[in-house]
Formats: sequence, structure tokens, C-alpha cells
Amino acid sequence: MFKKILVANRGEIALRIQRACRELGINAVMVYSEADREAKYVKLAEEAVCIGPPPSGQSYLSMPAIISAAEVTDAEAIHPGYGFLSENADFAERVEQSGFQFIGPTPESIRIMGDKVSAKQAMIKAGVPCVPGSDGELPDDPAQMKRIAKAVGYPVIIKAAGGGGGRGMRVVHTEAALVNAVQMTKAEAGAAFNNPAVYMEKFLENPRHVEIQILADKHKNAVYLGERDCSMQRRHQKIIEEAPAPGIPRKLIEKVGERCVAACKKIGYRSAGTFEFLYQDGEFYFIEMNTRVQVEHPVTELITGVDIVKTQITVAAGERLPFTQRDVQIRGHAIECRINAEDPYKFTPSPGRITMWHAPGGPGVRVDSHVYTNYFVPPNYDSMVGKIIVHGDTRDQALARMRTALAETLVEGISTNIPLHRELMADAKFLAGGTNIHYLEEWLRHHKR
Ligand code: MV4
Repeated sequence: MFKKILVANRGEIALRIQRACRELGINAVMVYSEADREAKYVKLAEEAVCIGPPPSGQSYLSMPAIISAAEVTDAEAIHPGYGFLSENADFAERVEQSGFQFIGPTPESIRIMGDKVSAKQAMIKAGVPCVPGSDGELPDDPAQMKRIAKAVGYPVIIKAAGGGGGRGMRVVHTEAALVNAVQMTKAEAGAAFNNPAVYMEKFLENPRHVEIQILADKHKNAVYLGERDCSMQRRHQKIIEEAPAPGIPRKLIEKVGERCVAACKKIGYRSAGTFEFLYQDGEFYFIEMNTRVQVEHPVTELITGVDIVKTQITVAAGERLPFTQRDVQIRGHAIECRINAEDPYKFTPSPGRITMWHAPGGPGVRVDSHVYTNYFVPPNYDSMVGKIIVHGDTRDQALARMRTALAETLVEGISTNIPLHRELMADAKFLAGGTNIHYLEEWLRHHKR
């Protein structure tokens, strides 16, 4: 096992990785920007290295700064967390060329999944169900384009190969609008991603976002850890996630999960990964694969008892997965609320000093947060200050525990979205389960504060 790992991230996930290292008896080297000097995980660290000024381009996104920090501290491996450099294939490659283990998949896997056209082609080949659409990149010829759209059926969606996570997409409802929409999307994609390639899919009007967590080792073993429903989102920012996904038959999840595992084995995927699907009218459609640990990984940890971050580390060191698919049992229900430093209804960021932070507790309550009373939320990064995650035997018990947890949570000095979470935990449609990706934005239109 590694003796020392460098944690190339900040915030709650830096603390989460530090905790996993402690449990494994590994020394964690924390890196921090000048804005994160006061972070809890920096104070708790046996070793910490300042990697630059507050802007992430000069700190958490600086490959030379991070790799030199690993060199001067004699770390053996680098955990990238989520965001920042976590899905940058060039970074993974440079980490390995510098003699460190990248805690994640191979650079080749990251590259295939980073290009949404090659990702989808790999999934079709591996038997994962995908949204009907163009066979690979969309041709430039207007006649061919129109022929493909007609076969797929309007409305269609044009997506940039270099996009993902909601960037570089355009919905087209009629043939009259098609050619111009494709040209516009290609121009934007060329400027934003340095890759003008686009592809076409049938546009699904009211899907849920359901994703499947997988874990794989370097010995061709892979398992799926059930699914998460991440439909409660606004502008592609998830705010509530839960597992299992309400109302989806277990048999169907098993069928799709087995396809994801087969795909992992086929492409030699290793580490943690997430297959993102749209779920509509009882069918799953693959859209993208995330090659990192995700913000919402704790809901899966709570329903399976598997420590995803620890397993990422042990499999990166070459160990085998310590369990098989048969050992993975889904128990109870888990819900996560992301706590953001922002106005709960206007969504403007609310950085600043937290004058009071009181975290909830009690049975089935987990809080993943790096903040504390007197902590200063820097304005330079994502507004998420922590996550409240609850587990119960049933969804109703998990909901009751989340309501209690949110009622106990006290944050003063900054605004947070806790009032929004409290309202949603009492919303009849959410409580019924199965709301789609448009629900929150529609709800907000009718609940103007
Ligand atoms: C779609 C779609 C409908 N039909 N693809 C947005 C993020 C990116 N991961 C894929 N996205 C979508 N792709 C087809 N064929 C609707 C979305 C979408 C969405 C997906 C998941 C979660 C939230 C979303 C919000 C708006 C649109």
C-alpha cells in the first residue's frame, strides 16, 4: 500500500480523501491555495504545501505546481478528487510520466470518455443502451444532416463532442431550424472546446437523471453499486441526490448495471466511475460517463456499506476489489442535500465569514464538510460548503431524518440554500418520488420569493 498520497483538491472532498487515507494508515499531503490556508483539513494535516494564489488557474489547476508538490514531499500517488484536474487526461498522463500513481482510470479511459462521441461509440459496442441518434459525428452536408434528423425524429438535440455536463447543446424542433442550429453549435464548440465535432440524439422531453456507480480494479474485476437519482437540479447543478432511485424496478437496474460492468471489463476501465443515464418511460439511455469520484458518492456508500474513496486508493495500489457483485447488497435509502453558500432563491453566491456553524447529528446522519465556526468561505471557488447525507430503512425514514437534520443545522454569517432544502423536503411531488430533471426549475418559477 502507498505510504503517502497527495490530495490535489480542496473543500469537503479534500477532507473526505484525507479521512480515507487516515483509515488506511496513509499519510495525506494536502495542497492549498493562499485562500485555503485556514481550511480544516490543512490544519489537521501532518503535511501541507501551498501551491499558489487564490485563482484556481494558478493553484488547483496548475499541473506543474501540483506535480512539484508531490515531488518535494515524496508522495507516491495523487488523488485528484472531483472537478479541477480530475478528468484531465493530460494531467493523468503527466502524473504517471513523473513516476506517481494517478488515483483514477488510465489516461486513455479518461480521453475516450472525455470525447462524448467516442464514449458513446464505445458504449454502443459494449452493449450499453444509448439514446438513438447519429452514428458518431454528424456530417456537415445539410442533406445528410436532414436525413439523419428525419430518421431519429424531431425534436433532436445537437451536442458537442467536447462538451458534457450541459455545455454545448442545442435542441432543434423543426427541419427548418436544423442546419443553422448545427452550424451555431459547431462554432461554439470550436471556440469553447477546440473541437467543432457535434453529434445528434433524439431529444427526450421529460427524463430523470439516473446514474450507476461502478468500481473496477486492475485485475479485470468490476462491480456496480446500484444507482443514484440526481434529477433534482438547476442549471446542471445537482442539489439533491438519492439512492435507490424511487420506483425503478430492481430487475431493470440489475440488467443495466451488468451492462455497465461488462463495458468496464471490455474497455479495461479501473477505479471508480459513473455511467450517466436518462430514464424515461421505463427505459435507460446512456449519455455520458464520469471518470472521477462524484460529489454524491456518499448516498451509494450509505446504501451499500462500501467506502468508495478507500477502494479507489486500494485498487490504484494494485489490490483486488475486496468483494464481488454477490456481496453488494442494497440496504435502505439515502438522501443527500448539498449545502451551498448562496441566496436560497436568487442563487447569487454568498461567500464570507461563517459566524456560527452547527452541524446536525443523530442516527443515520452524516455530514461531509470542511467548514466550522469562524471559517471564511472564499469567493474564488464553488459555493458548496458541505453535504448532509442521511440513511434510513425506508425512503420515508430517510426523509424524516433529513427534515430533522435540516431543522438542527445552524449557519450564521452567510446565506445558504438550507431554506430551499427545507421546503423541498416538504414538497408533495418530491415526497411522492420520481420527479424529473425539469421539476426544480418549474417549482422555482411557481415559488418566487
Ligand atoms: C439530453 C437531454 C434530453 N435528451 N439528451 C444535459 C447535461 C448532459 N449531461 C446531458 N444533458 C441532457 N441531455 C437527450 N438526448 C436532456 C439533458 C438535460 C439534463 C440531463 C441531466 C440532468 C439535467 C439536465 C438538464 C437539462 C437537460
